[in-house]
Amino acid sequence: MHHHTRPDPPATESFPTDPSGLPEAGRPQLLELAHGDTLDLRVGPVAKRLGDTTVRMLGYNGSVPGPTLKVHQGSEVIVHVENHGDLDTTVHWHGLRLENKYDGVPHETQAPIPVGGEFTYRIQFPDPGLYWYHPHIREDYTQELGLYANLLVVPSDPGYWPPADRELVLTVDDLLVEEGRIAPFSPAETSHAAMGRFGNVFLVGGDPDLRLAARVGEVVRLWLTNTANTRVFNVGLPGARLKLVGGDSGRVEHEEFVESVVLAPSERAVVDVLVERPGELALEHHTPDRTYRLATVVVAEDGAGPSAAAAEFEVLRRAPELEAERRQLDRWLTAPPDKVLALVAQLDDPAAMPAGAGPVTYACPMHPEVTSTEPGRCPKCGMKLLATTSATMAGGGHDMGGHDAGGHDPGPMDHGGHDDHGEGHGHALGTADGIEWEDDMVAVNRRTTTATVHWRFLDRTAGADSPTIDWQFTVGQRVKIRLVNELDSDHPMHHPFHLHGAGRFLVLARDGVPEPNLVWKDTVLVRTGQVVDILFDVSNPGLWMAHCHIAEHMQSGMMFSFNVARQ
Ligand SMILES: [Cu+2]
Repeated sequence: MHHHTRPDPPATESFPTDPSGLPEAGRPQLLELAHGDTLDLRVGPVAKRLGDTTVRMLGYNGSVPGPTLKVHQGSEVIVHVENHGDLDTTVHWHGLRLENKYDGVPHETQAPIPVGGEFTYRIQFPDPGLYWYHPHIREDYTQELGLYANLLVVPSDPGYWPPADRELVLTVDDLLVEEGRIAPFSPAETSHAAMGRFGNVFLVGGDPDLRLAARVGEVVRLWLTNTANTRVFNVGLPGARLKLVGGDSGRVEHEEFVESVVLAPSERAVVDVLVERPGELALEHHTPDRTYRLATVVVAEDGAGPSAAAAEFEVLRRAPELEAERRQLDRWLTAPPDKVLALVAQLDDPAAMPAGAGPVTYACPMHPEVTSTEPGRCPKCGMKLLATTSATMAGGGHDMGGHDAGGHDPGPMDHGGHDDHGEGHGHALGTADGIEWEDDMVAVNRRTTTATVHWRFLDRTAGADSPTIDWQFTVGQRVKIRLVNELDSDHPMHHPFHLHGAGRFLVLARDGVPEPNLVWKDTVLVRTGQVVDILFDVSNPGLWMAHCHIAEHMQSGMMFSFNVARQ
């Protein structure tokens, strides 16, 4: 086990929050880079306007998000990074299969870049699709503050994607703003360690009120990346038809019409939209209980009629390379897993931490009506009951005041047919679909830190049942990994499981149900109580990380590293 991201010493007593005198954050640029080009990337503070408040954030090259990099499959570029941010940094190239020494993992693949320091990356792009970059030190702070940006790899095969008239590369994110400031962070430890830091301002492409333009008769391609610390998004565009064409790393096995797409932190989706009528369309985030407006698409009528791309919109194409994978998948579906990894939480009781006096009541932070005079677990959701104080309960429960950003439209809504994740798991929980869509324990969550919440991976591989994970793979190997999100945990919750660029994987099955539409992935959402089997195609040697992509969970120990040997 390598606990490299935790003990990085604090650079300061508190992080600065004053935006005065800082350059105003610009719009993210689109930078096309040719093979051999060098990009200078500068990390530094910016003054970011959010509606009528201005907050201090961090940007790559002065924007939030940073510049979108457009590169060509098979090329290589050099990125020279200068750190003028608040603390040590690295740049992790999320989803890319690259040389291990440029993976951006502090203390493992490189020394941290100190404030005032620099580092030069040389990165390759073997696979087409949508990727992104962000720091790998205190992501809970630096990613929340704006250090994230996309990287689009254009395929060598011009017919790889269906035709589109307009392409929009968009990050979706949420930011926690309180009293005109970004809610405070401690340089010494990560807060919100239980559920992660949910935000109350939604940012699309860094903008709380983004307006996009389109024309009637066009196909608009949305390249979507969830850059939030913890929030799962379910993105739709009511009134327009959506066609799912790609995921984390390239196109899907078969294109399909969808109502919306579920994106866990760090996941990507590529969605084509046929715009058929003039007016305004709302890009929305739908949970089972509410709808949030994320951005507006203004559709103009110019009388030109449907485009050539629109004429092909009805065609649902198939990807032959993934159909070939499908044909050899049966033996992997029936094979026993090579590795079994359990996802669990060990929670110290935050309310009981100070030596208390008098009788204690235990209650579920998710279900305040569930109380007990003894420690135990909530019968409704399985979460560990926490000792309560009046302060805990006053602030706990559904303290959602101020958490609406944009149009809140109660009423019936559909959320896309992504809930059919099998029977027998998760249905006894507070969230029937195994996703915590909101922070339902705001006060408790805020006080949980990396000192009191311990997210863990446990190796449950037969014969190797241990908290120490010692994975040794070889280039060229395929490995079946079973991810078990154990309900018998102090705080069962969903986790987006991410593997660094040692390879890429296919989801084989969720709760035993074979994955209906394959796509190469680097992150998979493992819902509460769910069992997900993946097939990891190992291609790159080195020391690589695996971790939960909820920033606060990784900071709280939900990570390990594994070795890949050369063939
Ligand atoms: Cu997690």
